[in-house]
Amino acid sequence: MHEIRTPKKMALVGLKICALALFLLLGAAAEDERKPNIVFMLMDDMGWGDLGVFGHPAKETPHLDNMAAEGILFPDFYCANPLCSPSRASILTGRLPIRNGFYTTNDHARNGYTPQNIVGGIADSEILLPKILKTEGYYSKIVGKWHLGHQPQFLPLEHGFDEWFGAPNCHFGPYDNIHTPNIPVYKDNKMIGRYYQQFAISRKTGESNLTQIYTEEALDFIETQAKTQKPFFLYWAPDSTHTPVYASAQFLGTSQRGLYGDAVRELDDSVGRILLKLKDLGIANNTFVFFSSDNGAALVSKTRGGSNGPFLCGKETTFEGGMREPSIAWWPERIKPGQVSHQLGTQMDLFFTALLLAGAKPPSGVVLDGIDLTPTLFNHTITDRPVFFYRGNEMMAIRYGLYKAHYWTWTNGWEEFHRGVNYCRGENVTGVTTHDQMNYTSSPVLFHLGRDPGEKYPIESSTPEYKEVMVTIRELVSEHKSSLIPGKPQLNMCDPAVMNWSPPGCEDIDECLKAPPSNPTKCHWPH
Ligand SMILES: [Ca+2]
Repeated sequence: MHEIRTPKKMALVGLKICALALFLLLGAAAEDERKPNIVFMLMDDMGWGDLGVFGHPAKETPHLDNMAAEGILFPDFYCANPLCSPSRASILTGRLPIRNGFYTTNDHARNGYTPQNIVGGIADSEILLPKILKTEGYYSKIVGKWHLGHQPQFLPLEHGFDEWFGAPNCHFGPYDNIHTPNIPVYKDNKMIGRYYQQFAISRKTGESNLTQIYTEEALDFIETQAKTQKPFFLYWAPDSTHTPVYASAQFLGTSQRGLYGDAVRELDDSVGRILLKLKDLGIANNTFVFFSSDNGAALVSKTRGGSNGPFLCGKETTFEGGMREPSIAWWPERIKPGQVSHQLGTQMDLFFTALLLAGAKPPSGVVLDGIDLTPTLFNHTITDRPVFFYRGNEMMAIRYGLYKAHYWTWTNGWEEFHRGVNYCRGENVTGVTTHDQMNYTSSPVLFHLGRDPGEKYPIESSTPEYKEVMVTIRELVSEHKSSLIPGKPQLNMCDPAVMNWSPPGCEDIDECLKAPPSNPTKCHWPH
């Protein structure tokens, strides 16, 4: 059985689903005038296989497992890019990185992100979710990692958030504050300290209480907003599962998985505390919560990183391990508990879905890559749609139904690979986990992810199945590419002068550092 729908049939199905969604939304509005609160919980480099409910043998995520039992588990849910910055930019814009500018044209199919010396960031022309939610009376906060550019014009409060507690970049370091400054931690639009200084992370023991701080920030925000009776949007983005991994003293040494497991256990505990707070305040039944991760586990960290379950490779790649994310939707009394949905979803859907829940209109003249998930959330229906997998400026693969076709394959270059940088946990699938960029556009490598979730056994191109499936897939790809207008690439230029030398507020705490002279060059992206 491998019948798949044509785009024409899809459009018809889409139309019916839109009408149904509208009907449901109108019904919901009549029933309850209050706009729902929206909470996105986004983990950093946590893998699909890290959760007990997805089969991790350690079974150390009781709160997430319970969240799934009370809501909907989404086993077929994807990020928009296998690296932090582009993935996060896509969540908040509802658009692929190729459209919102979070990619590079310096080299073909390379992942770019926002290290300290990046010149670019989120463009003013991109409309972020909190900005639209504000027009519907929402108050928004981001807690944790931003990663959409760190120069003042790119920061969260410039793009619709009302509050921020967290950092603009990854918590790499410690640095010497001479060649490279330590990463600042912000409260709203001013820095209040730096990682490894006022906000300690021990590289020796892995101890840091940052997850506790980020959790308290979330709990305080929820409590304050509950009193105001205004709807809120909380984007909770802790980063302890990203290297260098850290956990608080009370969690250190408590996992059978080592430090990474300690971090997962702490985050799981925090998720439990946040959901409990919503229940205790009596607002759980008016709050939509979605849990996911920004990209697959970093297999390059070997035993010090996460798990992608049965899926091939990890972070940095467009194989399933890099893109498929542990995802759960939760909304007591609105979402029926105990469901598993095989809706093919992407985090960009959350943008569109949040707008509809808030009663807001999508921005006019802007191409969105997400779909409305409300029929899935409330009625357990499945919307037929393709998902495109990009790496930098190249469409690497497409998933449609249970099929996935790779137009390009690449893990990383030979030079990196020979130095021990391996994104694929030692797995070698000939012609698939390639160290040269392989162009398969004329005969894409096709997998059936139901029979072969690990992308190990390509379907022979001579089979009737391959020929039939590829007709539809080629049609979808051609439709996608013919209408695609790439955004201006933001990740091309780097300059040591733009690092976090003197962020806003540095004078107040005597943390201003001297910037070197400007020397803009093309950024080098190794993979
Ligand atoms: Ca990440």
